[in-house]
Amino acid sequence: MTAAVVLLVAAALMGTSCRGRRKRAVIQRGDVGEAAVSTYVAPGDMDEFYLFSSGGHSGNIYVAGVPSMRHIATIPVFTPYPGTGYGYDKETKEMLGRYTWGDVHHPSISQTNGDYDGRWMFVNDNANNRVARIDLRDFKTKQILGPLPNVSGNHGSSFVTPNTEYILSASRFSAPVPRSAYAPIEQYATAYKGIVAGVKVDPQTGRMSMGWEIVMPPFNYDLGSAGKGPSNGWAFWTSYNAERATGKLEVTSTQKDRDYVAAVNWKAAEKAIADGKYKTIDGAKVIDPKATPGVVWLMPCAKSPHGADVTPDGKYIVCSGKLQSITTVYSFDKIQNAIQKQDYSGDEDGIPVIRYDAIKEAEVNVGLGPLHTQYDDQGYAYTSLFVESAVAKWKLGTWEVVDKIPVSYNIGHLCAAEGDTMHPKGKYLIALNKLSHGRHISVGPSQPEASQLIGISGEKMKLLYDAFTEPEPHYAQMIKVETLKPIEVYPKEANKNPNAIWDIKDAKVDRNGSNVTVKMIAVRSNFEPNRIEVNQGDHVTVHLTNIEQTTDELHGWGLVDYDINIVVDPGETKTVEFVADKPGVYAYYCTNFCSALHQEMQGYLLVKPRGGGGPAAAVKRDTKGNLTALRQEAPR
Ligand code: K7E
Ligand code: CUA
Repeated sequence: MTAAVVLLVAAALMGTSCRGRRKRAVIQRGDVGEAAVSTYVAPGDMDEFYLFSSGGHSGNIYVAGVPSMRHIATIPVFTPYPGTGYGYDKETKEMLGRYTWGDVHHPSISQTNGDYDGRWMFVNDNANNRVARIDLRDFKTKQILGPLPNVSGNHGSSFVTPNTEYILSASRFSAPVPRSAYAPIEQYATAYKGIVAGVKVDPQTGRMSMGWEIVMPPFNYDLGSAGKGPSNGWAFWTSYNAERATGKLEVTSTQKDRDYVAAVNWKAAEKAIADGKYKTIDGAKVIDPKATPGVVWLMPCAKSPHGADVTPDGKYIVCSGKLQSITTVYSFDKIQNAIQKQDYSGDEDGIPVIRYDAIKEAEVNVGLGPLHTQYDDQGYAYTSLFVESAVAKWKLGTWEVVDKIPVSYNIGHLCAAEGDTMHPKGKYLIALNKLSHGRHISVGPSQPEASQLIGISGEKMKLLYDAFTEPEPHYAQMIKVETLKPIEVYPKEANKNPNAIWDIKDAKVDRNGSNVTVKMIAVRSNFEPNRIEVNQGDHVTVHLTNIEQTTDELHGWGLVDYDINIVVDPGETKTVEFVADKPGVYAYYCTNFCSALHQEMQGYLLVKPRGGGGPAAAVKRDTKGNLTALRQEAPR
């Protein structure tokens, strides 16, 4: 960027506050120029990082560029999204099953040797106990696994192990196991069970399948984190409600001073399964830790912990008790020693509880309401403080808090560049705030979430930019742009769909009884065939191939009145199925602007009414010859 542009931008931004518009609350005037320079990505220039924000109960993932913070794409995962035709074509419809929503909490990019390899991104569904895989070559959801058996409220998910052997999964809401079992709530403490689990990932294809499960005491398993480096082979989950209470949990589950972090040796879990030490429950291989010791331990933690975050060197596990002002640092070495010496302070349902003082490395006084921790490339940790609405920066090793920055407001997760890998990139941190009031022009009662960009290159953290996203970014992943190599066109040779056609002469309508199969081509600016004649009640299958091999030449296929819209990318074939239950004439048209003659890209589905009647029957006139109806009502 030229110096002149920098000055212009800086001047423009400073001018904003002079003109008496709503003040930027936190950026001091002297910082505005610097903030503008460091976030301004000039037209035509590119961002340095991808940001993948979870979309919470919107069921989506939102993609933005950093440092510009511009929203670039939406990846639908658990929710139909007409913008990309997701959930309307046969394949994605089947993938969504009978669910129309999901609650995405923790996106997790696949790793090799503890660093992002940019192949896939996994996301969890807290609501319907599922996990999904997005392919980062085309930014599309490729698999949804679940509901996972026995898991109830899959929240401590979908964190990956260092070589993406497993995705972590856990029950946030303990319940009888299997999921169909019933027990009155009075029996919560004994008949309800927690589950922590590993979902297996195929190293070549990314395909997910059930791995191991461990039945646990009925706590609320919260966040998970996989060990790495020296702690590779372990997984950790925080939990709350050691009281095993029900009802008004804000009171009943906060009686004791301590809750627990579950520490699982997943290599031992793998071995237990291989040795046949499991019960099959609802199709999953479930380990009972009472019968099979040496797989899971409990570590006392400051009460009601939330985040669990293993340090980049894998030596420490940082867990934050949201009702205390400290975050607890456990030493992995000390955990191993304590286990060896059986330095336990008790047990829960046969699972040994390791003595707290034997494994505690430090208690860092970070501030009020600590939730999550991320790391940079300089040996610093950053902990979000929900109650204090701030981020605390502290030094690993000395455990000293060295800086704090206020955020607007009430931060939940935070995301540093590759900040959960073995080699964080530093430079940027994003505060994912729950409240944004007063930071944007008003949009009524339903306000967006705030994603604030913070510079972390210097000694002091600096607020650089306010951005907003749809509800609700619980967590995000930030990855170097160069690590991803997205394709922009599906090469013709790679299209193995047996229903793909590439030549207009192969386009056709076939009938087999009441089944009508259409092989259709979309190419600027025509559908071939552009007329389909069927009988009312026919089952219609359309295989649509976009034969373009040019980037950004997408075609949509919207069918009027039939609630159908698919979008087909260049070189892709998609299938849509429906019953032609409404008689009459229905246009189909291209929904994705593709050329100067995009508007002409259309055709007709002609549905002959049952029992005859033709186009004339569609027009009704009264005795004076006035038009009373344009079309007869569809029989329902
Ligand atoms: Cu919102 Cu990780 Cu589900 Cu914390 S979680 S904020
Ligand atoms: Cu094809 Cu618009």
